[in-house]
Amino acid sequence: MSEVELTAEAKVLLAEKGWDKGYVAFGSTASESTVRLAVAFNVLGKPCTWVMLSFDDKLLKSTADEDPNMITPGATEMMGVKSDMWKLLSGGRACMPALCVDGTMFMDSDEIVKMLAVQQNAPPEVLELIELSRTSNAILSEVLKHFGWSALHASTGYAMCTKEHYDAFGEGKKDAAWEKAKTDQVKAFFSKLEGILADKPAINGCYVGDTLTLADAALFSWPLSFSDVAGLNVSAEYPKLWENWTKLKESRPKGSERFILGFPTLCEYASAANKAAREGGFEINKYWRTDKDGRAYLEQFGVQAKLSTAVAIVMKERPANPIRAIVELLKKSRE
Ligand SMILES: N[C@@H](CCC(=O)N[C@@H](CS)C(=O)NCC(=O)O)C(=O)O
Repeated sequence: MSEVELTAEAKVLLAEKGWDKGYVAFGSTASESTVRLAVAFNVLGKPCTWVMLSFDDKLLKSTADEDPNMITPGATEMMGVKSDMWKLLSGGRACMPALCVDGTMFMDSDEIVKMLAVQQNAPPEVLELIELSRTSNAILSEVLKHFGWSALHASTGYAMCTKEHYDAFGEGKKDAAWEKAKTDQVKAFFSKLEGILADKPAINGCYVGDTLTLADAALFSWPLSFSDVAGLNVSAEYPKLWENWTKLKESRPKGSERFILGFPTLCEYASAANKAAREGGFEINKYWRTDKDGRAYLEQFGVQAKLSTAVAIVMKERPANPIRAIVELLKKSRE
């Protein structure tokens, strides 16, 4: 859980604003992290009050005069993610999203989705996927910053965000060993999802079964962010994942509208800010190109590990038909 420690001043402010009652979510649903919360509340069918956080340092104000297409649906008030008020309410973290539950503030999208899923007694397959997103979140976010966001934010003089959250990343900030180690973890994450989708009878926009779950909420943004922010060729490397994302995008679940319609514009700016560096060789796909030999291909799907586990079990248990037993074990295995 990621409860935010609030000062007495912050607690008074929450109470004054009435944000200490029920579920109050903070963020712009066009953001890749915040959309998870918005989709989660749709999946749960729970009421939630939204306070919009804009990518700037604006003081708290009404959303009445704003372009409704740019506003988090339902939000009547907004403030900047870099504003002093949000710094106070987020315990100094100054990022989005956050969820206040009866006066207790929580941050980190996947932590929040996990908390909601545990409260709902979500099935193990759903919890397992939320856990995958939660435990990979920091690394995936760093890679997105490195190959995508940091150049965009540097190009705007960090007008949209806090400089310290982004300026350790980007061209020249990390060495090849760092990039290789992090992209290996990105590969493990996406390969796992690709394997899970490959095991499904049909790709339908849902990671588990055929209705949207909190797993879809937690995993919502990763395919688009890696494709359009980091510039990874997701559709070619992970075709099932991309097909699933395409179906999900077309179904445009409630809560995801601002992300599906608004986020691509931000992605275009990120691509433009990275264009020259990518042409000069600072680009993520090179870490996938080196993998195109047979061993890496098999490893991507865990083929050797699955096979040797199955063979070891068969050697131990000595079933009458070892080939059939291996086939059955392979069918069951997902690791
Ligand atoms: N791990 C966090 C990441 C939060 C995050 O980086 N949010 C971005 C928007 S998607 C943000 O607030 N950026 C502004 C900043 O960091 O200054 C989560 O999943 O909630």
